[in-house]
Amino acid sequence: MKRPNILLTGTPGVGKTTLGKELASRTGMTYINVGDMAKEGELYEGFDEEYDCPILDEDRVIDELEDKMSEGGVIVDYHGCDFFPERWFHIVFVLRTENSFLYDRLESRGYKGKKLQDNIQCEIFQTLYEEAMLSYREEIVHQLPSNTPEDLERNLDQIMQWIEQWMKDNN
Ligand code: DAT
Repeated sequence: MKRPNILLTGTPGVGKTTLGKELASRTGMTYINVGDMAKEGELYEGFDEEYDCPILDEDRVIDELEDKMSEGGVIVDYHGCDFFPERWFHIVFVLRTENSFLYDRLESRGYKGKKLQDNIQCEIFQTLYEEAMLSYREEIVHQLPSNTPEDLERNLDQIMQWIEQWMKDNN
């Protein structure tokens, strides 16, 4: 049975990991957190002093994922999306969170000062949504509200329905 590949993207803190892991456990698909994968494999090429984070070695990330992606059934979670091959994904979800919720989530994660402000701005200016719209066909890019546990449940239901339909259409 062929299964689709799904990209979950959005500003840090919008709920990609929460949604991705739950979706994987309900569907049996494979969840991949690109940030964790990079950390484990040290897939970095330097450190960004301004943004206080390591710089991802995008080519090595792509090489590591290529075989899995060609099999299908993968849920990829990352706060960036313009460097993945467009052909990898059958659908792209950009999670969106209102400022007040996002602020609290990032603060409780220990973000403060410039890092906190930069991430809030990233959400206000819908940076990831625009990146996704420029990187993938507009028809496959969808925004999902991710403010409350009810949003999470609704998103899970909708994505599972989409997967079911995709499997019917493609098998
Ligand atoms: P991300 O992977 O995008 O950085 P996360 O899944 O780690 O985000 O979630 C950040 C925090 O927000 C975490 O404490 C769980 C919470 N959260 C995620 N989705 C939520 C939702 N729909 N409603 C309420 N809280 C949510």
